[in-house]
Amino acid sequence: MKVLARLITAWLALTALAPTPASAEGRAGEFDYYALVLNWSPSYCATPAAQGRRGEPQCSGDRPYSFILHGLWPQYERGWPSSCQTSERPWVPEELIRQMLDIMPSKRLIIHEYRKHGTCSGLNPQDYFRTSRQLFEGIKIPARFQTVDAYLTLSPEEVEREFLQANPDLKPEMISIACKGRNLGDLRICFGRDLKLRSCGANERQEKLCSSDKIVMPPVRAGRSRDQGENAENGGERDGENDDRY
Ligand code: U2P
Repeated sequence: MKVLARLITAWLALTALAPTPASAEGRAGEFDYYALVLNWSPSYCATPAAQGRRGEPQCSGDRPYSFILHGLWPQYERGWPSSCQTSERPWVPEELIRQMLDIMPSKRLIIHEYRKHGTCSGLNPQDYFRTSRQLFEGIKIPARFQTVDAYLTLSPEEVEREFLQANPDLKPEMISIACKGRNLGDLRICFGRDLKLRSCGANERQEKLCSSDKIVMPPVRAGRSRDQGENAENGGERDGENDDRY
C-alpha cells in the first residue's frame, strides 16, 4: 500500500513538472475558414525585434525577401482557435523546416506557426505546410511588388487593387490589408475548408486591420541596408508586437 502511495505521489509530482501545452484554446480541426497570411518581409526586417535577430536569413541572409508566407490560420467567423491540443507532440521535423525556408525564411516562424495555428487545422505538420504552400503559390504577386527598390507609399485599397488585378478569381471581400505602424504589415486572403477562395469573416474587416489612408512599403533591400535604423524609427513597429511572433 505504501509503495502504491509513493508511486501516486511520484506520478503527481512528475505531471506537475511536465510542460503543459501552451494555453490550448479551441479544438483541433474545428474552425470555419482559413486566412492565408502573406507578410511584407521588409516591414518586419525594419522592426527592432528583427534587428535583434541579425543572424537569421530573413533579414540578413543573401536573399532579399518580399512577400513571404507568414502562416495559414484556421479561423472562426469571429475569433480564432489557437495552440490546440494534439494527440502527437506538435513537432516540426528539421527536414520539413528546411523545405519551407524558401517561402517562410525563419525556422522560428515555421515552428511558431505550426504550434499556434497548424495544431488547430487538425493537420499534421507535413499536410499543414503542404496546404500552406499550395495556397501561397496559388496567389500571384503583382508585378509591381516583385521588385520594390525604393519606398512606396500607397493606400491599402491600391495594394488590394493590384492583387485583384493579378488574381482574377480574388474578390474584394476575400482580401484584407493589415498595417504595421505606418508600414504595410500583412495581407490576408481567405479560403474555405475546401481550399477555395471565400469571403473573409469578421477577423479581417479592413477597418480593423488598417484604417490609414496611406501605408509605406519599405524596399526589399531595406532589411539589409545601412538606413534600416532610420526606417525603423520612421515607419517600423515600436511596440515590439512581433516579439512573440516567432
Ligand atoms: O495581429 C497580431 C497577431 O495576432 C495573431 N492573430 C491575429 C489575427 C488573427 O485572425 N489571428 C491571429 O492569430 C497573429 O499572431 P501570430 O500568428 O503572428 O503569432 C498576429 O500576428
